[in-house]
Amino acid sequence: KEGEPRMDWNEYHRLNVIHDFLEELDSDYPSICTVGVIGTSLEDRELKILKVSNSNASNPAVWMDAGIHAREWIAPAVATYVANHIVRNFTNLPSSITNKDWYFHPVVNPDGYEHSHTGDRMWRKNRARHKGVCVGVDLNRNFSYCWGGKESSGNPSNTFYRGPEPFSEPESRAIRDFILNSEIPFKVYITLHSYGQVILFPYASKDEPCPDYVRLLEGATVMSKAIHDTNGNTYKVGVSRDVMYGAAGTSNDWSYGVAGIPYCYLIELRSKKHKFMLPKDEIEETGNEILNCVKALMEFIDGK
Ligand code: ING
Ligand code: ZN
Repeated sequence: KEGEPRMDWNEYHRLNVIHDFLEELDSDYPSICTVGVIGTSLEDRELKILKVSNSNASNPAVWMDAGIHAREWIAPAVATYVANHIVRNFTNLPSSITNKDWYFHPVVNPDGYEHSHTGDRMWRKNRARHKGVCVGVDLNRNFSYCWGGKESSGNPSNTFYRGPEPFSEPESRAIRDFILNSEIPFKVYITLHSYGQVILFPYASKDEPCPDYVRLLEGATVMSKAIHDTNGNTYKVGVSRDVMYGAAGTSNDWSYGVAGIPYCYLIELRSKKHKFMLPKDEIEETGNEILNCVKALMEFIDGK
């Protein structure tokens, strides 16, 4: 579309640019790309995903989402960076990448994302109105696993408002329904947030370690090392209550505890220094370190 901004990783882009970019990959690489719409947001925006696959029937699947929180602009930028790299280099990539079916959902919360561009840069939640004038549900407290527990609020005006019930929101329901109803054999769930430079795995909602703690810690350590090998940047690894804080109703606990996906990671991207306002000249380098981190995880999984 002439005159409109085009996708790149030197800027933070609006939703339409990101969505057009997914469509463009689909039309430029029809043999490996498929765009899908898994639902619509409360304000009627599409919940758009990109599948990348060589159509080998035995591929396990990898889910990567981003932008569940509106103000974390680096997350959709990194998800599109990784998708772009995999699509454009598909024929030259190692089999640990090409023997997976990839599902990218770069903007989980499009209403909030747009609002953070046009209204309040620090907006976190979606734009639901459950009680009068208070706006927004924290979608990362709206999933069903241990819904209602710690670091979530029943007060609609709270930043961590969990919603009136689990999956009260179309944006979280769309993920649930796609993952549970599609019968796609997801082996990996990665959800991108900012900020903090940490790689977290379940549980965020409980004090006990999950049954796969050792395997998940091993994977996280491999990922963190790959980032360090890229550019010397450090990401801590662990369960959230040790590294950050606990939280109930998160998508990451749900993907592991309900959907039964074996490798579930929440990555808090850069940066400790700039918090949510990561300068745009750090987008590419962040994309590159996470690309290497994801590649390392794929090798690790294939070696298991
Ligand atoms: N942090 C996430 C949040 O939803 C998280 C991720 C979940 C951290 C659970 C720790 C525990 O609070 C951000 N930055 O959104
Ligand atoms: Zn977040």
